[in-house]
Amino acid sequence: MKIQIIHGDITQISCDAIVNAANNSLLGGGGVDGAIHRKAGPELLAECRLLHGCATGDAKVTKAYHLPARYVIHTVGPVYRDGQHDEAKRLQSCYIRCLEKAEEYQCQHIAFPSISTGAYRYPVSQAATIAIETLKNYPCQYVKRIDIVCFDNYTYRTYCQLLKKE
Ligand code: AR6
Repeated sequence: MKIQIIHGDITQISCDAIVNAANNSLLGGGGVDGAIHRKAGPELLAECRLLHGCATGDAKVTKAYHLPARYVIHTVGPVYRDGQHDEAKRLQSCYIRCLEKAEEYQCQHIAFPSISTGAYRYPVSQAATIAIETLKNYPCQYVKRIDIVCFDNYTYRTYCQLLKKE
């Protein structure tokens, strides 16, 4: 399984599944969630309404509609408070639950955004360490390629530096 860091917009990535950094309602929002819903079209929101939300640290799957992917795996990262409220465990759980779903749906190529580091204010280097460690150590069977898609320069550089250190 190969992990690579990409600088760009996750809605442009052609792959089996893209991960959405959503909120507990799964009914859309700003950031990457807003971009995914805009590009996928209103059918995505209609399917999300049937899912009745998602717990923090869990993941749920929908079709990807007008996105160049087969599925969207919606996960809900923790809001960062002070690091003393199970934030790390919950963020790690997002990555694990997404990989479990990707395996269940037999995805070979998946793309993650940097979960929780935008509106949810998780410090990027801490979140990137959790993301890379968790993805690297997961025993994948179907998943052969994971792209971590970073939207801004700082996030991109932080993930690149941490992956190089491995
Ligand atoms: N492609 C890749 N990454 C992106 C894109 C994009 N098109 N757009 C933004 N990012 P955020 P969170 C980056 O706030 O912190 C939403 O309103 C962004 O620069 O999208 O998990 C949800 O509904 C940052 O690096 O997600 C929730 O309410 C990263 O994606 C809440 O925000 C995550 O930022 C979730 O907050």
